[in-house]
Amino acid sequence: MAKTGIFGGTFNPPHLGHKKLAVSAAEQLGLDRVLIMPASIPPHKQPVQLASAGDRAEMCRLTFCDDPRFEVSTLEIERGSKSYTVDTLDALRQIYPDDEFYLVTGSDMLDGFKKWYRWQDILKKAFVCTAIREKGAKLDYSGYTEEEKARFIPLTLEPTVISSTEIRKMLGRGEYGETLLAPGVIDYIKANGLYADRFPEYRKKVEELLDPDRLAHSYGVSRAARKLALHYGADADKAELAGLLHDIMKNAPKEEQKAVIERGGHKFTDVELANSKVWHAMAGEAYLRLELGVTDKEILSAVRYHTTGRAGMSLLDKIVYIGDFISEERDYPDVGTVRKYACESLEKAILYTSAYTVRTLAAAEKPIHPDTLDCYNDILLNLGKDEK
Ligand code: DGI
Ligand code: FE
Ligand code: FE
Repeated sequence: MAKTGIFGGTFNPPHLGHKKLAVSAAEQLGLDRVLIMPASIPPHKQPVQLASAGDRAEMCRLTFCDDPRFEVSTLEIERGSKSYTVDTLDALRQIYPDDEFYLVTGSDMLDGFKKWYRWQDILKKAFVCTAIREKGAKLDYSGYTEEEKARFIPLTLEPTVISSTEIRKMLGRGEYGETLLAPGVIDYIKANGLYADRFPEYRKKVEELLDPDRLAHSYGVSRAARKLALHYGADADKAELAGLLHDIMKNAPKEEQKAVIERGGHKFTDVELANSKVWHAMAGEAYLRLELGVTDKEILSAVRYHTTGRAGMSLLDKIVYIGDFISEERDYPDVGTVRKYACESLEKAILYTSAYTVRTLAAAEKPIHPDTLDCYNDILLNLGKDEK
């Protein structure tokens, strides 16, 4: 029977303290394999400096996978924001029907373990390996039955003096913690521009105006846009900023959205008046220009057209439009298809998503903004599919 350890964490970023702890647990428990399990982070718990789930998983690979016992599992990331350990254990049971499971964490799990969702079931499904504060010390089992006690295993783990929070602070100052992070992780953070708080003033504004879910979405789109920009050779900082700002008016009351659009000099058409879903994009552009003094035409355009698209979209328009569809917290059924297309060609992704938008709006007998139709036709014709 193989022994499989499960080492979960935020890993934002993973560091050498995590590695040391996992190696030590593997040795003390005689584990055959350790699954490194980056967690998905619910919107209201997201720190300002959060790397995307994909980036955290990749940094875990760079940190742990030089040791053949370690494997990165994206199970919880794929399941999305609500991941209970007990469900993870059930999912792992499907993959490893005969293994013994050992849950490993860095801190004393006994503190607060009874608050874990279905903790009794967790104890039935896995050994819970919990750190003791010093060698020879006993775990405090008060309140557990004999049967439950037998499922806890004490581990002597040196408490890590390194913390991801401290490392993020250093990275924010442009220090790379050469002795704290795996060399591959440092290169990865540099290449992808992770953990820099590049637009603190705009970030504060967005934090002030958006609810936690919308804020998490905005961070998600800013990260997706930065990635797309790096992939397609656009200005990564501009893409990140446009992504951060794209929904800035989404939580404002409709009347306020309408007012700022008019103040910005726009005359509503009848279709637009009947189409309040698209107002937040128009209002966003006007608000950025009038209230926040944004003058960058490319950013203003990307925000303005992020919902509808338009004919003749710029590279930045396309990046923000698609970033909005593939942001990591999006979980509509065919998001995987759009993510795949987005890596191959922005136009291919836009054709797919704009066709979907047109189809859904027409099916629900809702008005369709002319820019939405122009976007669809323009991309279709340019991809040479008009003869189809
Ligand atoms: O703001 P988000 O939710 O992140 O996404 P979004 O800006 O793409 O807005 C999506 C909503 O806008 C969705 O409910 C579909 C709607 N929408 C997009 N294009 C049109 C539209 N609604 C109408 N009525 N007409 C459009 O052309
Ligand atoms: Fe939007
Ligand atoms: Fe959005």
